[in-house]
Amino acid sequence: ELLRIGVIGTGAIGRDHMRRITNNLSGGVITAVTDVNTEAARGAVEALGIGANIYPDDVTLIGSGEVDAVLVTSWGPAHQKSVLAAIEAGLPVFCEKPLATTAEGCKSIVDAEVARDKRFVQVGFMRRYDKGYRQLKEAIDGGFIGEPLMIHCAHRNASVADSYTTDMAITDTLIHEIDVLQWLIGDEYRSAQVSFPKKSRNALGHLGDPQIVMLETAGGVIITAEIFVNCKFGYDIQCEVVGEEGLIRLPDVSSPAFRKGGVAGNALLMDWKDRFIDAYDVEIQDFIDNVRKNGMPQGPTAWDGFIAQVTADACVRSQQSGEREAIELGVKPELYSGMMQRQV
Ligand code: NAI
Ligand code: NAD
Ligand code: ISE
Repeated sequence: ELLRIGVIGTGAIGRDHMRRITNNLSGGVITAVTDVNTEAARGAVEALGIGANIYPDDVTLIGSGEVDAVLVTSWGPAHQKSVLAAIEAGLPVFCEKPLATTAEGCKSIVDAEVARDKRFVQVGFMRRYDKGYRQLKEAIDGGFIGEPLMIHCAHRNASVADSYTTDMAITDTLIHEIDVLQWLIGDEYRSAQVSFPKKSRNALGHLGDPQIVMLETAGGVIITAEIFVNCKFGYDIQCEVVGEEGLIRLPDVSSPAFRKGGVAGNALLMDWKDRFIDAYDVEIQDFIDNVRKNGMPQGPTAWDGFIAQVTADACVRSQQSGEREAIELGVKPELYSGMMQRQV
């Protein structure tokens, strides 16, 4: 039996996930779709030529009896309500990051799962499914570079929409590093501090860009992360882990080396949709497979979503205070214990 999936939010990534479920992956079918912009929902269904029904809102989609699982790909502030409604209805739910836009919102989702003593949620932290990050993790876990001491990374976008604000550099962009780095080294964050280098003239007046974030872990590892969302030259993700015995770096996406017009080079990707295209395929396939087999997902948890949001909140506080801000998670519920070291 195919897993009948309902999609809430048919913007850029909602349509991209609908495309991959329909054309590339196995075991799932899109049966229901909604968007606050009904025309967008209709357009997404028509563009794919699928027979999914269009619902007026998330609650009617969830209660339709037509879906076995839900995909939340609306904008961030709408996630919490849809995820809670799915859990309430007993439906597994894949939610794009952020799980909710506040730590309290994420905690309410954790509490809803704990109350039912069951996992329903997988958060869209797809980098854990990326081949390059997996290679890094395997090497680090195997002791190849000895104890990790420092991580240097960069998250660069060629440009962003005018509506992108200074805090979104953390809550929308750095959030991927926040999740993947603690998973990579099996450690927990303790503090965060944000600095603003000289501002790029390519950033709009309201936006602080670039930014440098320093994260410190319980184990004493220091991470420096550059976020630069108007870098112009491409979508560029870098990560270098320095250990006691050596260093290891995330592989760049391969592209043909060219020589032309007096230049020897390699083209860079420009669009985030392409950089992790394989990872998105693997994460959604993993969601479908686990829900079909076990009735629940096993990828990044609601607790992982909560960790990311608490950490992001500390970074945003530091953007405003300029100080080093503490990160305190509280006690991890039993439901999620033993999940920290798993592969994904
Ligand atoms: P988008 O703005 O293109 O699409 C959002 C869609 O959700 C819009 O069509 C909007 O009308 C709809 N929407 C908003 N609130 C809704 C609600 N309450 N009910 C139903 N539909 C609603 O945004 P985009 O780029 O597709 O991002 C969507 C989500 O995906 C965001 O949470 C974003 O952080 C995440 N995302 C994740 C990426 C990743 O690499 N994992 C990449 C891009 C986005
Ligand atoms: P988008 O603006 O293109 O799409 C959002 C869609 O959600 C819009 O169509 C909007 O009409 C709809 N929407 C908003 N509120 C809604 C609601 N309450 N009910 C139903 N639909 C609603 O945005 P996007 O780029 O597709 O991003 C969507 C989400 O995906 C965001 O949370 C974003 O952070 C996340 N995202 C993740 C990645 C990633 O790399 N994992 C990349 C891009 C976006
Ligand atoms: C977007 O929402 C993403 O998730 C992308 O991965 C990130 O690079 C971009 O900056 C975000 O806006």
